[in-house]
Amino acid sequence: MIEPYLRSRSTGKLDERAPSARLEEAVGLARAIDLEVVQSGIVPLAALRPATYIGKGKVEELAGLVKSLEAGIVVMDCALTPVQQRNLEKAWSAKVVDRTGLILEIFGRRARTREGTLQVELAHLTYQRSRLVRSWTHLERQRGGFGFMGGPGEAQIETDRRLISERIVKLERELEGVKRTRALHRASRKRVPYPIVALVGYTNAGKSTLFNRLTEASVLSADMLFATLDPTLRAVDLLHGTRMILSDTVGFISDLPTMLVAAFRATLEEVIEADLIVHVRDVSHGDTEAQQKDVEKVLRELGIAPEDLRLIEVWNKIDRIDAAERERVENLAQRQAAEHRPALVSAVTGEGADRLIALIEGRLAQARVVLALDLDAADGAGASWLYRNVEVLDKTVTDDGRLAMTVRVDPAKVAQVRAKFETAGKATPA
Ligand SMILES: Nc1nc2c(ncn2[C@@H]2O[C@H](COP(=O)(O)OP(=O)(O)O)[C@@H](O)[C@H]2O)c(=O)[nH]1
Ligand SMILES: [Mg+2]
Repeated sequence: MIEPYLRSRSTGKLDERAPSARLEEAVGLARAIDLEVVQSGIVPLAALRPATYIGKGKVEELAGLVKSLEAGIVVMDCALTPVQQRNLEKAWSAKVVDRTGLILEIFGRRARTREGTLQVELAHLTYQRSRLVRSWTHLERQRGGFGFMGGPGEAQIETDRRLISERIVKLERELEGVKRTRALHRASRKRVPYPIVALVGYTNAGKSTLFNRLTEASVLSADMLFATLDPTLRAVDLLHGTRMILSDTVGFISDLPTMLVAAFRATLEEVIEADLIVHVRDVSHGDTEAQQKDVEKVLRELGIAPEDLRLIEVWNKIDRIDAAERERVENLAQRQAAEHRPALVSAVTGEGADRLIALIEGRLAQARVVLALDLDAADGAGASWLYRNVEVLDKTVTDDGRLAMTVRVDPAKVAQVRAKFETAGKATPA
């Protein structure tokens, strides 16, 4: 992992971020796709070299390092031209991936919706078309995902711009269709009978650590198909019997290459449908406020305002701040209105996790409507529909042989349940 740092450049705001912070973020991104980072470092540059980006001496020095570490991939946290990429790959006998390539890989792996997948592929192809060589992606691949591991060799480096362009046109058309029927898709996807809680926030804020912390105590989910298919979704049983699906989303990335913005938005599509959105913030980070604004801006574009009661803010990494800062942060939290008060936690030590779980559980209970209904005991189809679509809290057989149920329903589904089961009426909250 290499963080090139151009000392001489008169900088714009984003370039002013310390190279060490940029490097830390880049390492986190690599880990997000399970790359094992064996070595990372900052390479200060006096000037950019058109052929190799970094200087000749440095290229040679790193060649030795790459060899001795037996590194298969070198990530350069910058934008490389195709020529630079190819030259470096030759010099190091290793795959070279630049920042855009790395981020594309992450998005490719994490896109869950059809729109997300299409947007990512579109960005992938646009990226490739701008290059002279087909670097590490097969055209025919539907999703990105470890394209550079054992990807096409030199033999496939022949570029076919026509093929790429055709594919792009096709994708754009398909994307239009998907957008048009988006609402439809959404309705059919929302079949999970449990509330979905999505973790959002900047990369490195601690989403995955918190995800693991919140799910570690949970032993269930072996029976849940998606749990094995998708490691970023997991079912969790909360204290009082509420079951939720926790979803770890793609993190925000500072200085996101423009060509990836649409793809990033699309990977966040699923958040729109979440019952709760947990915004994880790293309060120990120097840029925490700027990061918060970035996240809020994008959420707003997805139709989620900061006042939205589906939002919970988590102020993470409180173990990393000193006593004075901690007091300041606690006071700041106390001053927020109760319904927007952030939960202070440390995903690493576990501090505050219980309170966060209670908060999530409370909010979920508020958000869902509890209905009482009854159906014919012989109505197997009706019962199974209920089990698939709502949360069955209680079930008894009445004296006249009917099945009485208390169910918790997503507000969006209440009308549907009422239409299907005419006896459905509001019950006192369970
Ligand atoms: N000290 C401390 N480190 C944390 C905490 N939460 C996460 N981290 C670290 O921050 C880094 C990024 O965490 P990760 O969960 O991968 O962030 P994500 O990109 O948001 O998923 C990792 O090195 C974590 O160990 C925390 O509460 N305290
Ligand atoms: Mg993560």
